Amino acid sequence: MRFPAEPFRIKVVEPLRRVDREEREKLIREAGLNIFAVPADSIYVDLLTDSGTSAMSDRQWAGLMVGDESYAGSRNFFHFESTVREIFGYRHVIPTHQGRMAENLLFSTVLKAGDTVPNNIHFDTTRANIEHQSAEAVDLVIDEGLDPTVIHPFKGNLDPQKLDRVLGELGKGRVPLVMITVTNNSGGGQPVSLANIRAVREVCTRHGVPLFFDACRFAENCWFIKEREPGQSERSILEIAREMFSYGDGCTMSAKKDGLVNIGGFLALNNAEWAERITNLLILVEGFPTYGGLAGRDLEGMAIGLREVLDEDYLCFRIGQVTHLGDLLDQAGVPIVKPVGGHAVYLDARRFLPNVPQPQYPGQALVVALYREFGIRAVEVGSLMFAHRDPRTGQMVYPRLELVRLAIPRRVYTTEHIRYVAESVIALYRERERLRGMRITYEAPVLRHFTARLEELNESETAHTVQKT
Ligand code: P61
Repeated sequence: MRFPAEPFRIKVVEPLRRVDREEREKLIREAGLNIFAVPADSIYVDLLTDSGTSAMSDRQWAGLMVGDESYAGSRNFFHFESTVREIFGYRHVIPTHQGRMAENLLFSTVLKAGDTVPNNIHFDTTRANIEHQSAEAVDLVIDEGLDPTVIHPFKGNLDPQKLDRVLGELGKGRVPLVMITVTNNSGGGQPVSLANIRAVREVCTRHGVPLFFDACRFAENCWFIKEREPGQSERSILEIAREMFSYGDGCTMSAKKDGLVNIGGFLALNNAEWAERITNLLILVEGFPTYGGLAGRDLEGMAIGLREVLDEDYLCFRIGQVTHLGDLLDQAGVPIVKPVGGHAVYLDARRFLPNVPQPQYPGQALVVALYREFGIRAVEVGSLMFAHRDPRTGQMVYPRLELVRLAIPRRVYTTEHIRYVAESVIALYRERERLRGMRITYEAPVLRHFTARLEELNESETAHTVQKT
């Protein structure tokens, strides 16, 4: 149960406001039972996301002071560019304000209507940016990656046979690129092995299709490779990362994760013609190519963060802290996705609340209860986020997984916070019969989970709703 203690000490603290249950009840009701609408300073432990929530180091804060805010050719850009080239190995480095802008620039440049982009599992912004080009995003993760009970060291792997079939059917004319997301966020933060990346590369080469990484959590992925893949334990994280990216032609990156910054991202690639077209678009919508929607100081923070994230003491603690939370829950019988991924523990809401059917949003019921009872913010990754009406049949389609994500910000919470979370979830599990399903009272036409409003069902409505769906 032990894991390495924090490899840092605390120099600046951010006080947390403790809000009592009565006020939390009022706040979550006013929020329409939607955790996105609860003010963050009314939350004790905020596990909504690991994105943009990292604590920067003293070196990064010092880096902000040497920000060069020149419009063109800032020294911080050159530091950032050389860092990205050294770790990722791609020639053209295009800064963006966050990951989805890198995706938008890439897809609006290289996709045409009717194209297809395979991935292990597309993250929602990636899928949305592909669909925005009237193209199709297909998920080809190995079957094990879709079953929350199967133990597999690399559940994020992309199935090379499924990929071969898709590329064989569509050909490179319809598939401008293949992507691999490391780690596979939508599949539980599960890693992808080097062997799998090599196999995917081989299929891509055979079909003449470029391979890109969605590299948000690349260092965490490399840590798993070092820990789990035969022959990798003696290599440095940098060596593993360089080999991993050498099989690709480029990457999109949200530096809000493994860049250890609060804002920032980039696109890096080898194709000069794509890079030129993307840069022209960047100037139109984001900024000059040496700042890309960021301040010089942000580029400096990213350059430093991208190196710090390769530190093995840091990664050992980081992954250890997430695993520790998973172990505490697992030992108490709480159903979670196993093995535990790199940045988050996912509760399996179907098994947690077997009495609440998917059309009644069991994941959201857990999220609301965690806030109301304990002041913890988690996020639903299930039917509220993904269920949709099939335009052909008119029937509701529900996602296979109904999860609640407890994402751990980097270097922010102590082990005592983690224990508090574990004890709270375990207490809720013991009381699970008391939780009820919900119904939506308002929803937006796209990405409804951000702004939806819900209400709780009573006992008789529960039966009625089940019959109706
Ligand atoms: C997250 F609910 N992730 O996991 P950007 N690729 C991948 C990501 O995980 C990712 C992006 C691209 C977030 C933030 C988030 O609807 C949501 O810098 C694998 O956020 O643009 C982001 O990077 C996009 C959560 C984003 C959401 C959108 O919490």
